[in-house]
Amino acid sequence: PVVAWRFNPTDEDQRELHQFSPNELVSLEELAKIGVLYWNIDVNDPSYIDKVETICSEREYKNRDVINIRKDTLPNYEQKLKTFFEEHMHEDEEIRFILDGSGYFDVRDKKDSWVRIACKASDMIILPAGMYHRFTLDMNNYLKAMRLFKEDPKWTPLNRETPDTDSNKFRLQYLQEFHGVV
Ligand code: KMT
Ligand code: NI
Repeated sequence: PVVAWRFNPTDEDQRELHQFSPNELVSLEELAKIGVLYWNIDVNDPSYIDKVETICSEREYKNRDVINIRKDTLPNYEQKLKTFFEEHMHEDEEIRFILDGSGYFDVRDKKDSWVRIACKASDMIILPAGMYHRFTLDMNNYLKAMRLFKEDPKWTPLNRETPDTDSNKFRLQYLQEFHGVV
């Protein structure tokens, strides 16, 4: 299962743990309160694809691809990693099913502090539309994930730095639904 903790913003490499000492764990319940959903689907059991299909049809995910994030397999590796680590949101859910390797999704909590979610094979994680987040590999430098999505255009990352992102309709809906902002 996934493990999450409060992110210690030191100037160490983004791929380091970034834990406080002692480490401050964040529970799945706490993640659920800010809209993060999590499933464990065993990739060693060949029937995993049926379970993925079920979730896809229930949540109306029409498209999917597999991304192999490794220096020698991903075109524009350095640039893509940089983009993934820029704080952004999407106008649709971000659903990732980890097939192999490992990495970190950082998400903003209610106080706008980072929570680091460690993902590895068999973890399926859903970040809600409008939630600010970013992604990095960890020190193993490899992650293979299935990316599931409803539509193509809505999947574009909207960077927090860009004017208007904070007032994006999906951002405001997210704040209303999960942070009680009216
Ligand atoms: C994203 O939107 O942050 C990503 O797609 C990261 C790469 S998929 C593990
Ligand atoms: Ni994203």
